[in-house]
Amino acid sequence: MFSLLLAAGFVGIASDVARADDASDGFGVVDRSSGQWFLFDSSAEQTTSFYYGTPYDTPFMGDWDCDGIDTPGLYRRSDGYVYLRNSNTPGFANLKYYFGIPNDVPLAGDFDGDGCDTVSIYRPSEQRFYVINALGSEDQGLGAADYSFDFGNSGDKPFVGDFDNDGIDEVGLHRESSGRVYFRNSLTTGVADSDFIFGIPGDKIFAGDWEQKPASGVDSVGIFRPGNGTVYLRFSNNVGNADVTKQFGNSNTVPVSGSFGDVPGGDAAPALPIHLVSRFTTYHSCCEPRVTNIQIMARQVDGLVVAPGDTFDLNARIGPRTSAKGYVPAPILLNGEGYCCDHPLNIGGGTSQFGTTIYGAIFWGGFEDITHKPHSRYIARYPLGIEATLGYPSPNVVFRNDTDFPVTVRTRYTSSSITVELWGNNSGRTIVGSHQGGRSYISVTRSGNLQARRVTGQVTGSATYDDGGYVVIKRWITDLSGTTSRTWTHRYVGSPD
Ligand SMILES: [Ca+2]
Ligand SMILES: [Ca+2]
Ligand SMILES: [Ca+2]
Ligand SMILES: [Ca+2]
Repeated sequence: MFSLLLAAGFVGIASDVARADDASDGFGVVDRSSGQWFLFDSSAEQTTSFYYGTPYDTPFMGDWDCDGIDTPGLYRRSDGYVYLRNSNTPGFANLKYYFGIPNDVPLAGDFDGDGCDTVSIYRPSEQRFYVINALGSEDQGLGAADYSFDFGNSGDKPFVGDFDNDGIDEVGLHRESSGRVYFRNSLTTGVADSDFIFGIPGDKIFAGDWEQKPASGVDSVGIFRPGNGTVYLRFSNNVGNADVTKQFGNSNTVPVSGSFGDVPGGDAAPALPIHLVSRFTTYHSCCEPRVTNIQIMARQVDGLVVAPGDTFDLNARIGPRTSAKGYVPAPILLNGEGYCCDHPLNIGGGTSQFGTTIYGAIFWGGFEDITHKPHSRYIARYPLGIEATLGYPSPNVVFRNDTDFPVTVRTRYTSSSITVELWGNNSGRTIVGSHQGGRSYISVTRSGNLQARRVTGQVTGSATYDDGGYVVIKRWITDLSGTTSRTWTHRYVGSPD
């Protein structure tokens, strides 16, 4: 009796303490190409995964049955239906109904503070919100909106949250081209109450009450960055750094948030956002013995995975070149002069073509160079300066994977070319290069976010086989934290007079 009175007295002071959704919110991602959901339990660092929906449904989460637990909803543009499910498990929709008009954006939230989420509408063509405080009836259309109001600017994307902790959700808008976020603290037309920049262009917005134990009651912004598959959560609605950063998702996924209740965990996280970081190809004449050696070496490193922070050591991987491994005698440079074939080093000779090719992929991929050594004499079939000779146990090629994602080394060859690819995620671009006929060809394609990591290189100076020469190689890497550069120098020797 006493406690009941106390509780009743409390309601008037802060009615939202009794709200069903006072728990902290978690985040998840949905793979739109497969309909697979991944919910992240941040306290247990575990993932719960299930399939719900079909590819290219628009996913969202809400509490459709008012039990305090958010579960999936989908909008399927192809048939115009909303599909709502009441548990975080695979299965059929508990409720489905016809929704809006094509291109309407579904917005799940509690817009009247009754503890139940409903699906409202943002109509981008009108920049107008239609607030609907009841769910539709099974297999029927949605009734008329309770009310509607204008808010937003053309092209901006809507999102939902309770930004003032009054127990009623509001709507905000996000300009993906700039990262601008703005919202009002009421469901009415007017000037934004809050307006700030979070994230970078291309990020996808969502909101939740992210602080764990206790929740603050205030929803704040989060963004998902498809380029690096990373979620960034901020605990307040203003300019500043993310309070939580977590790699979760990939370029196929979109973010969702909610209070998931008890989920089992133990499932695999979404696939890493891996892409081709760099590819480098060099060419050679067909059928020389050294080509056999190059191809054996290529097969020995193909598929090797370099964990974040680990180093790749080519000679450690390959080991001594022996006839037992299939290596054959081939010409080598010995003291700057060509030599073949009774020296032990001739076994497995000529593989510096492979050293040069993998070094090209390392250089243009922007990975940290630990060890490499250009040839003592300049050989025109290799890029000037950006090349590496190879012997056992030295010279060697070693790089460090200074990204947050594993790097996979892939190799391919033909009778007259050798290609090395590095797959991973450098938060940025793909660089494809080759060197043929004394010229290098480098092309850059963007992959992921708009402000991607950029690698540029420059070689000044010149060299010939006969006269030698002095070259300066410089590489710039630009990312969100700024530009860093590194310089290498190399003197090629010429023929003794
Ligand atoms: Ca529920
Ligand atoms: Ca409601
Ligand atoms: Ca509110
Ligand atoms: Ca909060």
